[in-house]
Amino acid sequence: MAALALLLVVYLTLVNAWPLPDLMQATFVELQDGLDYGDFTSVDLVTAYFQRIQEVNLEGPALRAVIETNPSALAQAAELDWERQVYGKRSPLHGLPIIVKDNIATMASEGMNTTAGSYALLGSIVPGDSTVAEKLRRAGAIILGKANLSEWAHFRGNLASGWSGRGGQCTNPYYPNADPCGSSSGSGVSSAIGLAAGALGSETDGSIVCPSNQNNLVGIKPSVGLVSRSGVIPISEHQDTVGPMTRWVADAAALLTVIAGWDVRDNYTLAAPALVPDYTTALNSKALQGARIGVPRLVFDQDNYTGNDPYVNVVFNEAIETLKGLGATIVDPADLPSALEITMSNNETIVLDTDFKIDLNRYLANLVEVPTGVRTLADLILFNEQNAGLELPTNYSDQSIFIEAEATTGFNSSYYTALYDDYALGRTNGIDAALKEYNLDALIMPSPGYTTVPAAIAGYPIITVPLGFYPPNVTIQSAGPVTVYPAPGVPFGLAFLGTQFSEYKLVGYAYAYEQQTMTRLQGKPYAVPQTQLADIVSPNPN
Ligand SMILES: *[C@@H]1O[C@H](CO)[C@@H](O)[C@H](O)[C@H]1NC(C)=O
Ligand SMILES: *[C@@H]1O[C@H](CO)[C@@H](O)[C@H](O)[C@H]1NC(C)=O
Ligand SMILES: *[C@@H]1O[C@H](CO)[C@@H](O)[C@H](O)[C@H]1NC(C)=O
Ligand SMILES: *[C@@H]1O[C@H](CO)[C@@H](O)[C@H](O)[C@H]1NC(C)=O
Ligand SMILES: *[C@@H]1O[C@H](CO)[C@@H](O)[C@H](O)[C@H]1NC(C)=O
Ligand SMILES: *[C@@H]1O[C@H](CO)[C@@H](O)[C@H](O)[C@H]1NC(C)=O
Ligand SMILES: *[C@@H]1O[C@H](CO)[C@@H](O)[C@H](O)[C@H]1NC(C)=O
Ligand SMILES: CC(=O)N[C@H]1CO[C@H](CO)[C@@H](O)[C@@H]1O
Repeated sequence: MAALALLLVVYLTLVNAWPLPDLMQATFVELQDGLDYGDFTSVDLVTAYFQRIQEVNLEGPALRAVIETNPSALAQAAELDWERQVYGKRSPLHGLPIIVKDNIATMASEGMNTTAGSYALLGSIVPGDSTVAEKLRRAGAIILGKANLSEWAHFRGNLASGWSGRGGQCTNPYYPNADPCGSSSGSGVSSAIGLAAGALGSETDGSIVCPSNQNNLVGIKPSVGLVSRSGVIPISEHQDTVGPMTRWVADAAALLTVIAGWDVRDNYTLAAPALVPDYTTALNSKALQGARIGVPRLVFDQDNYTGNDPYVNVVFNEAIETLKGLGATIVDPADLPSALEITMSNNETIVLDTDFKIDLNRYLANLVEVPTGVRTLADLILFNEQNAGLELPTNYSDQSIFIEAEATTGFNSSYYTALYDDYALGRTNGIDAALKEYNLDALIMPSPGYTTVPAAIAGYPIITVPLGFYPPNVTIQSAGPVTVYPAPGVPFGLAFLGTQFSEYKLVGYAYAYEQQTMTRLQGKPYAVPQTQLADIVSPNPN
């Protein structure tokens, strides 16, 4: 067997027919190997991804996943190709094109805007790269473009997921006009169908987990404080976090390793463990052996709470059997004592509204230039009213959350009570209580529905991996003026949750489950870009 495999390797190398990776499914390691062997270059990769974006972004299925592409990307790729040849690669991300959400600042001199999808910030000049963008570059990654998103990370009003003034309505590649979820919608779609090697999103409550789960991806919502938010357009310093959205757990682990860590520009990172582990060393297909995993049913197992189609729980219960087969001990139920209180609490709204006004005003004040003159939340509300054709069009005209946040008056005793009640609900009386009571390593839930709240208010991590796809006869429902959800073939995920900074363990569990099931490969998007590396790479002269 091994001898046959070796012969095949020798043969394929000799005839120069080593298959190029399929950009729809390619792992970072496959892309990196191809770059190392000289099968293709980063310039080829950028060229291929640009063509794939062109095929599906505004043309064809018009998914509207990408807002801008990087005019400097090809030049950067050429430099990184040269550097690889002369000095070798900087990291497992060297030369890999990554798309980032449009609320993650990238230096203006490179030619891209950072706008959270809004015309209010078009042409504005950020002070420099966000810390995560800087870390990507230092690792040799290429920032290929900016992803569309639910405008202002879905904190403007009651709007359909995936819509922004600048980017229009992003839709899901797995069913025509299906909801991509949000707010990291374009990051999800881009990674899902290979418009880049991977993507970064951000989450305050659900914005990485939901679009990852709905686009057949792995998403990591890190603990607040593990990854710097410096240079990321904020909602709330207490809940915001930046994380990877990739096709495979291994890719997410590699990206997290690069973006995590201490940053003087975000003091929440000072509370994180000083040494960031290499999360790729957690990729162990036996990681679930002996793990104790709890099922907090009250958070999701009620259709009145999540609104989930009953089919989700059918598939979720099958996953429990898979986890048992992989050696996990399942404690079911393992409820959060606060589960029902959380559904009735208004504390999160108080914290987010108050934080948003303070944090956004600080972000806007620090911009080097803003051609629209928008320097405060109040200016922004007025800008939207005065530019209603761009920012408040029919069916996308709500800015009630902005108005609610503008009415807050800063930190006072009710704010602090709400903040500490949230920590109690999410942590001591929530996730940590269940972990302790049942002596657990982690919790699992289906990812769809309003399942992200406990970890959001706690600031705790979640990793979602592909779990299943809605069946052909699922009842299609409206999710916005043009979007539908659920719909046949639309993916959904399995979420692993844990205590603060337990990402390393969670990556291992998610990897073991992913490798056993390989669920992603069962997904059949209707929108598939056709360009592959073979269409780009010039034939080898040998
Ligand atoms: C983004 O900003 C740059 C200047 O920083 C500008 O040249 C470019 O045209 C802008 N992009 C779009 C799509 O407007
Ligand atoms: C970060 O600094 C601010 C003041 O600059 C302080 O109020 C806050 O408690 C600090 N947060 C952490 C997590 O250290
Ligand atoms: C949902 O239904 C269950 C069972 O009927 C009930 O116990 C629970 O309180 C309900 N939850 C909400 C948020 O209404
Ligand atoms: C905040 O949470 C606590 C604990 O559940 C609850 O008693 C309180 O009513 C909540 N406050 C608001 C404003 O919802
Ligand atoms: C705190 O401020 C909010 C508005 O931000 C207000 O609704 C609330 O009544 C205030 N609480 C106290 C105790 O003043
Ligand atoms: C869909 O089909 C399955 C079996 O093929 C059936 O069990 C289920 O009830 C159907 N669902 C709907 C909503 O019709
Ligand atoms: C607004 O949404 C409705 C459906 O909710 C749709 O019928 C209508 O065409 C939309 N209007 C515009 C201008 O998009
Ligand atoms: C990269 C890209 O295609 N960007 C487009 C995103 O959508 C807006 C609005 O339609 C276009 O103006 C951009 O060109």
